[in-house]
Amino acid sequence: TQQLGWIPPLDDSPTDPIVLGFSQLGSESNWRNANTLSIVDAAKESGITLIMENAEQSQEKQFEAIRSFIRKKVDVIAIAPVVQKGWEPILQEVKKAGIPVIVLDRSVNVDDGSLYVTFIGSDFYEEGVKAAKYMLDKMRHLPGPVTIAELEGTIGSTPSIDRGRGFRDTIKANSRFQITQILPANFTEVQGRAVMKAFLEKPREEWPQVLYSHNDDMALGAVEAIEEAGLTPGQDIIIISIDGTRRAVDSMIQGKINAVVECNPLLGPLLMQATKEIMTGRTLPKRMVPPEDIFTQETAAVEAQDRKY
Ligand code: GZL
Repeated sequence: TQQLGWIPPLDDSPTDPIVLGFSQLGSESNWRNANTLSIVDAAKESGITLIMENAEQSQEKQFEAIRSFIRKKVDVIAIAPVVQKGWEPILQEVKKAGIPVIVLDRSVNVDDGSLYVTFIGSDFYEEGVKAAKYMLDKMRHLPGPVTIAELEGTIGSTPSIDRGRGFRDTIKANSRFQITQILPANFTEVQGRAVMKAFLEKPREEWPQVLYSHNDDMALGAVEAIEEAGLTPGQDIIIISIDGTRRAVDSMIQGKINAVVECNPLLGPLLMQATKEIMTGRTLPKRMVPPEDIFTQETAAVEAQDRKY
C-alpha cells in the first residue's frame, strides 16, 4: 500500500488524448455525486477523454458498459464496483482485449491479481474501527449495557462489509456493547429514514442508545425518523456516521450527529494520474489509500469551512 500524496508530473505524455472508459455504480448519495464530479473535473483538467456510464446500482449494467468500452477500444477502463462478487468473467474479457483496469472506490473479489492494475479506494475496515473507537470513548462512563442499531449500506459492497467488520471487531472485547438491530438501507436517505422508523416501532425499551450508520445519507434520514418519534438525535440516540459530507457536518454543528468518519470521494485526480502512469508504462502499487480523518462536534465548525462536497 502506498500512502497517496503528490505524484511527480510526467515529462512524456502520448500525442493522442488518452481515452478512459469509467463505469460508475450509481448516484445513490451525496458522496457518490461528489465522486462523479471529481472524476469529470479531473478528466477535463488532465486532457483525458472520459467516457462515463452510470449503472444506477446494477452490476449487469456495469458489465454492459465495460463491453461497450472494449468495443470502443478505450485505452484504460476504470470501475467503481457496486458489489464485490461476480467480476472474474468480465475482467477476463477485458484482459483478453488487452485493456488495463483500475478498480476505484470499492473493491472486487478476484483470485487472479493480474485482472486489474491497482485498487484506489479507502480503508473501510479502518473507518469502522474509528467509528467504534469514538463510540467506546463517548459511552465509557455510561453504566450497564449499550444497545446499538446499525444501518448497513448496499449488501455485498466493500464499504458495507468492511465498515461492519471493523466496527464489530472493535467492540467485541467489550460485551457491554451489543448491536441489537441491524438492517440494510442501501446508502440512501429515503431508506435510512424508513429503516430507522421501523427500528423505533419496537417497544420503547428496545430503542437503541446508539445509531451506527454506514454513510451520511442514511444517517440524515434516520435523524428525521428520530425527531418524528419525539426523540432528540445526538442526545437520546448518539449517532455516528461515515463520509464527511457538508450536510452531515452541518448536522453535527446542530448537535444532531455526534461524529462523522471521513471517507474521501475526491478520487478524480488520483484516477487520472494512475491512468497516465499506466499509459507511459510505469508500474503502480496494487493498492492506493487516500488519507482520512474523523470529525466530531468539537471540530465540526472548523471542518465545515473546508468541505468541498
Ligand atoms: C465509499 C462509497 C460509499 C459511500 C456512500 O467509498 O463506496 O458509497 O460511503 C456511497 O455514501 O454511496
